[in-house]
Amino acid sequence: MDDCLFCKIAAGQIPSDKLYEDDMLLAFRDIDPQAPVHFLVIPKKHIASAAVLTEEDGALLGHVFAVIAKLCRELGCDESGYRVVTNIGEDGGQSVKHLHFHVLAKRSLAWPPG
Ligand code: DGP
Repeated sequence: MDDCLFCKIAAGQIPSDKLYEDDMLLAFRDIDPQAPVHFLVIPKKHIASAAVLTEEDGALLGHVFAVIAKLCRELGCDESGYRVVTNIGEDGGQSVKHLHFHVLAKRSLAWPPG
């Protein structure tokens, strides 16, 4: 999508601190980290949010969570734990309208969130 920040990052038109990339996904560090480890995982194809996912996206989602688990092992936060969040819409706090999963780790995360 022409006017989408994360499509531009996925296409390499805007630089990012990449942790992982393949044909389907990109993982990169969040520009405004909220924890010592804070990265985003995005599909390369434009999907506006998790609200428009369908059954056909099941393989994509399985891959997202497998990549998150692999990166968390590599970053040394698999045993201490981590949080995966996807914000949807205005009340959900979604500022970039391209599906992304935040992964936060290496500090104790409060619940409920603010
Ligand atoms: P959300 O509020 O859930 O839509 O999260 C969007 C996140 O994207 C937010 O934590 C900041 C991050 N972000 C925004 N612009 C950029 C950028 O240009 N580069 C990187 N690495 N992260 C960005």
